[in-house]
Amino acid sequence: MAVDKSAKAARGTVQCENTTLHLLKANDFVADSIRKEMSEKNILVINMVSSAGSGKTTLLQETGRRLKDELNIKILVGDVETERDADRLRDVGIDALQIATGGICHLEAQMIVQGMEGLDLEGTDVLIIENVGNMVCPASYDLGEDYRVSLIATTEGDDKPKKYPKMFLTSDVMVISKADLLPHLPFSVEAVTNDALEINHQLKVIEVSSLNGDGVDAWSQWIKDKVAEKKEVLVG
Ligand SMILES: Nc1nc2c(ncn2[C@@H]2O[C@H](COP(=O)(O)OP(=O)(O)O)[C@@H](O)[C@H]2O)c(=O)[nH]1
Ligand SMILES: [Mg+2]
Repeated sequence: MAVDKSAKAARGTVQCENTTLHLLKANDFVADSIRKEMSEKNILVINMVSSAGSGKTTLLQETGRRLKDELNIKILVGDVETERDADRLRDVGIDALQIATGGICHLEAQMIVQGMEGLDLEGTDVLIIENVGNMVCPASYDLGEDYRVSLIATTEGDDKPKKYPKMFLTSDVMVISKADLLPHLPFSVEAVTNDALEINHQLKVIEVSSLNGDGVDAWSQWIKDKVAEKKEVLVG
């Protein structure tokens, strides 16, 4: 039989098994204990996931500038190395603690437990976790958060939700970041939104630019609303 050797011939995909399921069970156990403790302490927890460079720290700096006089905000920020992001957040007056994972591509619940021990959580309204930058591993690790927020930058291309569905499937909000660059890029907000909603029809979509400030008030308002809702649940 003749074999089609042209570059375009479909060759099939090597589909790999996920062999980390037992590790994830242990992580989920710790995550549940964080969720319980933070509910008792009346603290909202948000886990921010995205690829490296999509604008998480810059958005958190802008969020901090807007909300620090209204809300008591703490941030745990994960990176493989350096304390640079925590420094950037402290520069705008936010109490931030760096978690250096030493090579691990995601934060795990046990790292959050250690991070919480290093923060003074008394009176805190919201603990925001900036995860290590990549679209794959962080999606699998529950950190005990109330809400997961994924960022997708206009510079990354609008094909990412279908390529990395778990991140969008497990998120509550999708922030389209660097919206100021839209006039210069072949990025369709409509296409990325449709693809993401097909994966998770409950996703809330917010478009922001941390550079010119567009959408940052709407994003900040979402955080304030969720802090208020969490306190209401406890009162009621
Ligand atoms: N044009 C533009 N650049 C941005 C925006 N937000 C962040 N950046 C730039 O993107 C780069 C990565 O941002 P950073 O916040 O460090 O991303 P992180 O790795 O996700 O925390 C930096 O050079 C930022 O100045 C934005 O809204 N518009
Ligand atoms: Mg960062």
